[in-house]
Amino acid sequence: MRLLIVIPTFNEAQNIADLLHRIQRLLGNTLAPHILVVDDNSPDGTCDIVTDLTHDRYPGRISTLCRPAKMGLASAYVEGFRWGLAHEFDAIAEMDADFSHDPIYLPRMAAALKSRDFVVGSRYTSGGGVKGWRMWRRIVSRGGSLYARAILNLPIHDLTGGYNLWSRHVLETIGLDRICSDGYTFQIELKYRAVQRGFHGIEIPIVFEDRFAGHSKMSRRIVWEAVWRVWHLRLAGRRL
Ligand SMILES: Nc1nc2c(ncn2[C@@H]2O[C@H](COP(=O)(O)OP(=O)(O)OP(=O)(O)O)[C@@H](O)[C@H]2O)c(=O)[nH]1
Ligand SMILES: [Mg+2]
Repeated sequence: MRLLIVIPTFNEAQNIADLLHRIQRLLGNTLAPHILVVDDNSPDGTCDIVTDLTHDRYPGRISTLCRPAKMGLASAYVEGFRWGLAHEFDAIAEMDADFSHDPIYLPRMAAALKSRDFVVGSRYTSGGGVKGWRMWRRIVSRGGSLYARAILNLPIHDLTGGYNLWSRHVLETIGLDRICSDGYTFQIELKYRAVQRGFHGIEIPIVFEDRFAGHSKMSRRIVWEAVWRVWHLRLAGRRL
């Protein structure tokens, strides 16, 4: 299986090199994933760090898309997915750059993909969890997943999570160019579109850790978008 990991970054200079080393150390000789970093012209020089590492340490194993300006998480992922499809990858994983998503779980997720269409790295299934978050973040995240699950009637417990693995046929089919969400809702919308089209997913437990360094991009706007967008998705239903 040719596996691509897409990592969107905005101001992750303090995390990205260590994360790339960790992925290579843990998975370089087994899953041997290719990594695509999609950076939005981070003022802290994230893209230059990745480009240097690519040339000096990991030629042929890491690629970068350095975009001209901050265009949002969803558009970074969609561009990364398209790149992966165009480059003939069989499976594409999403992963944050801040160490919240430990690459150690990827082999189990990849094994699970053999019998499913997509795999959700899940905090809210037996064996999963969250470390280091304050109470309000826990409530927003857990509550957001419960809220979306109830309104969209989805069989998945961690809907807002961004550590997922997709078979290429799912990403080819779900209409990436019609995705309308940006923040948390992007992760909900991907899963909703996949289930709407009859694809089957499985949740693999992960323990999510608070970001290692750098600043959160979480905002009230992102939370409010999730509150109303879930209704938008439900009303759009099969027309999505
Ligand atoms: N390319 C790109 N990446 C982004 C953008 N916004 C966030 N990211 C990256 O997307 C990933 C998830 O964003 P986070 O800020 O970690 O969001 P979060 O996990 O909900 O919140 P915190 O961990 O508290 O910051 C990280 O790797 C970010 O650097 C963006 O506009 N463009
Ligand atoms: Mg994060």
